[in-house]
Amino acid sequence: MPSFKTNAVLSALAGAASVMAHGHVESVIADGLEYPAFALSNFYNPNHGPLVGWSTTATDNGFVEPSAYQSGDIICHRDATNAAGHAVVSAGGSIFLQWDTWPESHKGPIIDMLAPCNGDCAAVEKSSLEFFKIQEVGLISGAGVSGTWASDELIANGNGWLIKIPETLAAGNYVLRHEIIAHHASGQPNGAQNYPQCINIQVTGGGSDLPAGVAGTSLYTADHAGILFNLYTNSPEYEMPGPAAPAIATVIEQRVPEKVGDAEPVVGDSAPAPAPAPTPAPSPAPTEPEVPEVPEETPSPVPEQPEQPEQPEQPEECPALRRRRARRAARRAARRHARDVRA
Ligand SMILES: [Cu+2]
Repeated sequence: MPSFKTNAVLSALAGAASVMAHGHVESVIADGLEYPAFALSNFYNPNHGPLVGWSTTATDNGFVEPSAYQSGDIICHRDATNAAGHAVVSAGGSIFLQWDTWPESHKGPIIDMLAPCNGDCAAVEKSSLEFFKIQEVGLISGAGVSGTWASDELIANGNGWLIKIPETLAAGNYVLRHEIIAHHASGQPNGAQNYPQCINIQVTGGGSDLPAGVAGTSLYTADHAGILFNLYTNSPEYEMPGPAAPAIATVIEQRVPEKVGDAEPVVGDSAPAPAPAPTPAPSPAPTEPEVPEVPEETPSPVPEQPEQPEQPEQPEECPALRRRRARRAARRAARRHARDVRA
């Protein structure tokens, strides 16, 4: 039987957890396979294996504010450093981003962007990344604080968000920049809260589309109507911040995709699946047989999925308990932020 003292410790821990409770993307499901992204436990245990999520020092699960929109922190969150591995997804396929939790009070849009790495995303310099949007969802219905926002839809979807990789996107390595912007305090200057998360992906198949992008440090301006935005005037309008979405961007209906298994992050600059090359018909026996050029790096069309990784199983948690916990965390966060806003 847990003693009073144990309970006190447990609730203190729960309190600490809730302070850190608005979020990281802990895992992604790409084409049905689940990969580990970046969890706080990974920060505290730096000897973790390769992940697909960029690591950050945002152990408070804090945010990036408009005064930092021109700094490197806005790109992939605070002091972000490259993920060592990547997830593999087919053009036209989907990626599901699983947050550990998200508080109801933090209403706002969800924006997803890609930037080509032109090489291995594990080594790319983040300031060189140029992002274009592939999905953006803001105010879905209603108005202002009583409206339904992308963040509400994420919570309703088990704190997860589904995106589609455009079918015609060029194959290659990309950084996926997934971001929630919270507007509960953005009626005042520098009050918006950006929560960017970066994931390395390798897109296979696809076409030749590669929209022009914008450097992470040039995505947003602090006085844009979709940044300096008062949630409490109950406006039914919301102007999406950031660069205009290119034609290949879509909005996919939210759901939780079927998971077919776990996968280890793929490490190394696995050559992007070659674009469906015009196959030269093997000419009948040339008189002078040319030495066939051996590709330096044999591109394996299907990256090997390792056997089930021996990852420590996440303790099962019943959804009702998780929802209750999320609701409690949301209430606490709301109270905390109400204090912050007053201060
Ligand atoms: Cu918050």
